Amino acid sequence: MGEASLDLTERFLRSCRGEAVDRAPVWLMRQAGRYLPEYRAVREGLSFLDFCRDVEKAVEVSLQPLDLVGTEAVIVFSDIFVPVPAMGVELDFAPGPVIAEPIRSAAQVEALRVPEPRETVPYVFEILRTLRAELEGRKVPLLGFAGAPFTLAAYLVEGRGSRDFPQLRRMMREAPEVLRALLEKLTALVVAHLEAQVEAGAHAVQLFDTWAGLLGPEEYREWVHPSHREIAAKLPRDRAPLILYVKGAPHLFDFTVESGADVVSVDWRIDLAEAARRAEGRVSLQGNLDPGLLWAPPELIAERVMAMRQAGRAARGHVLNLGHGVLPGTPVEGVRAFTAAARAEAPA
Ligand code: 1CP
Repeated sequence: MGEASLDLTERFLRSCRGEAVDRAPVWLMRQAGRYLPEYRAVREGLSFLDFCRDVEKAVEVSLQPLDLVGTEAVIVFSDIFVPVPAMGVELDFAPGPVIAEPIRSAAQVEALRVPEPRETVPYVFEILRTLRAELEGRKVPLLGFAGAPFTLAAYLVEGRGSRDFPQLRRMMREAPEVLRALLEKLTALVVAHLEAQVEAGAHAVQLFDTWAGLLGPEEYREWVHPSHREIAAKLPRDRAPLILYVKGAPHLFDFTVESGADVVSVDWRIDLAEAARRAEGRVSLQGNLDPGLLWAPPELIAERVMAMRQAGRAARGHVLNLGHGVLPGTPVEGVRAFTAAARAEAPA
């Protein structure tokens, strides 16, 4: 098979596995969301969790970025907190997750269930199955995802998003066994949730560890790295490659390369060429444009995307993306300039 005749799914999966491709594929984290007027129109009048449960609407907003902004993969519309209420945690979105009774004690952790997501959030898998059928003809890859145990625990302990997560860091020191028990339950949930997504048709899955970059290397080695390795080891990665994203983590890059993931998604705080060198062909890379660049003129966006494509060629495989999600208020034109430059004919 000639590399020039690759369909979008083959190009994506080959890039994840470090096999030869004609050019790097492109998608954007948080590509479905508030920056799109078409998303806001469908979202109107529903609570966020009800929206995530509405199969028809979730399918519609998952697909929107394909034609509206020219992305080359679809991520299922859901949230990292969707499987969590069934553990016995009351939460709401305002707009980020807010936990009614933050988890601070051994008794609270003890009381948490490890639910079977196929039973408690069956709609997630129905959305995936519907998307997979819709995308079959266009050969577009479908991504599933989960929040990593540390990031889920960060919100559960703190009660909501935070810059420094002081309650979480206090628990690490004052009640490490409580946090460890919480991470164990969350790890089991994440494995079950990702496995079920692969079974429902996800071609690849991404693990989001947005807050693990808060930690220094010693704490990361103890509190985060083992859960990534366990998740990677338990997933059927031959069926669906695993992408690991840790935000703000140039100092932890070597750990992520050793996580067992197929792809490491990096943000703009690390030089992509340097990341490629340090990866030494062990993983593919994803990223890493600063989402703030999408406010720049299209010529500058194109220039930066070309530089990113060039730097990515030193990696075993590269998936073009931002270094974090599309920011609210981002001009749709900037997103289109990004995908257009990513898809342009590769320079000889
Ligand atoms: O009102 C709205 O429309 C809600 C905004 C919103 C959206 C669009 C939330 C609440 N979640 C989502 C969808 C979502 N979240 C997706 C699927 C869409 C896509 O990627 O195209 C994904 C992958 C997520 C992942 C997510 N949720 C992460 C990890 C990635 C990241 O961006 O760092 C995290 C940390 C969350 C928690 C969360 N949920 C929602 C918000 C606003 C937040 C973060 C904010 C906070 O910390 O307060």
